[in-house]
Amino acid sequence: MSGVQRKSCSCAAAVLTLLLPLSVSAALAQTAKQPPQQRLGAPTPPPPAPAPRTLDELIALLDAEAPKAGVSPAIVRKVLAGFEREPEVVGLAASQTEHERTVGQYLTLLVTPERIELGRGKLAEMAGVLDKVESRFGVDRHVLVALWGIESRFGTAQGTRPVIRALATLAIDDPRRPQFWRAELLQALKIIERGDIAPEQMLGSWAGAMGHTQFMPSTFNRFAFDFDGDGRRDIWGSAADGLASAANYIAHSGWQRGETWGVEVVLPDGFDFALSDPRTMKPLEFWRERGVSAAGGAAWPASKLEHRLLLPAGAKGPAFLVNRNFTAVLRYNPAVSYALAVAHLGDRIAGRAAIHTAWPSTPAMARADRQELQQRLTDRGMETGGVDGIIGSLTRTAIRAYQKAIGQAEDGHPSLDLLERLRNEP
Ligand SMILES: [Ca+2]
Repeated sequence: MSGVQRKSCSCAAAVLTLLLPLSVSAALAQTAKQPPQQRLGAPTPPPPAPAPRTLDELIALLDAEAPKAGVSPAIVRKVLAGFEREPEVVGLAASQTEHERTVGQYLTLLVTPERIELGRGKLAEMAGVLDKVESRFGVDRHVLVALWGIESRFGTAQGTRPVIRALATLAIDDPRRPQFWRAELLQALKIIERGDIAPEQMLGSWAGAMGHTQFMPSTFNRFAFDFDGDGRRDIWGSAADGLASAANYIAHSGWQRGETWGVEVVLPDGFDFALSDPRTMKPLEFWRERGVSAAGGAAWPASKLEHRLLLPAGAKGPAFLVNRNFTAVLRYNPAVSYALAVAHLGDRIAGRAAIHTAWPSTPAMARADRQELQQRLTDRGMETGGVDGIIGSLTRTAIRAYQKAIGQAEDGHPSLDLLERLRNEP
């Protein structure tokens, strides 16, 4: 999807880990910087409307919005008849807090020996389907199996809540984003009207992420794929449909057939960290000429794609060269920690090595610390795109400028050390 520009890196993202299915955290994380409706595959945002306070008010709003979403008002009333709110869902939405984790901690949590083993088993078990899915969509099978393992633990942790009930409850009772939930509810009704699944079988997380792939309803309507040919896009019951749906999404996000996502690298002494600016997308030869080598003595990759340098933990942590296939995984969930977990788990399932360079032991920054960092950079006349605790590309550029001014490696990485330096500088 070349027309879709990557949004400023959500680094709520880099540290955002919720005890929730990941695509839900993605959907919610995106509400911070961009309307979630802008997510790839999502519908056009509905016009602003007041939050409904009762089921009748919700149905009236849905009636008005249904035709534009391609949903018949009849299905709205049929499915929502007898609806009762699910108070637990409201509690989950309200109590949702960020669990601050570094990228290293996040990967340790997700890329476990058990998940690698399960993934290898699935790779063998699903080989026939993966042959066909890979052939059709061009997306690397190891990345697909890894994504499956992280989203739903290979289909075994899909969520057990009735999605319509959860979304309708949130559309009434979550005052922070009623339109987001209502838009997803309409998309869920559209799925039911088309006949892919019965309302009572449409299960998912408290926030509406569904099936093997943990698709939100809007994503389902763009990318769900009936791969086993039974006439239903069944991402709940059919692993083949799930894998093909995920592949369809990743392929539409720009995945290049026959390529991997990138490689861990080692940087030479005296490396110019200003080159870690994400806008520096260069052929692999450019990086080799600057002394960059594959980590662990691995062979230099033979990719024709341009790569950028990714330093998820700053100059002192592991370094990666990543290409547009990594960006395609980021379309699924904009957290660098997420995309790296999928990419690395895929590598491990394929039998490749663990990450060589140790993750720094520096703690994660709390949101308040990130906001203070932004405020102090702003006070110095730098543009951070707001003091919202989300380290986007503007904040990273500001950090680089500050690092350059004080003679530090320009890795653009926010840290408590850097914040301490800002506090102590007049
Ligand atoms: Ca099917």
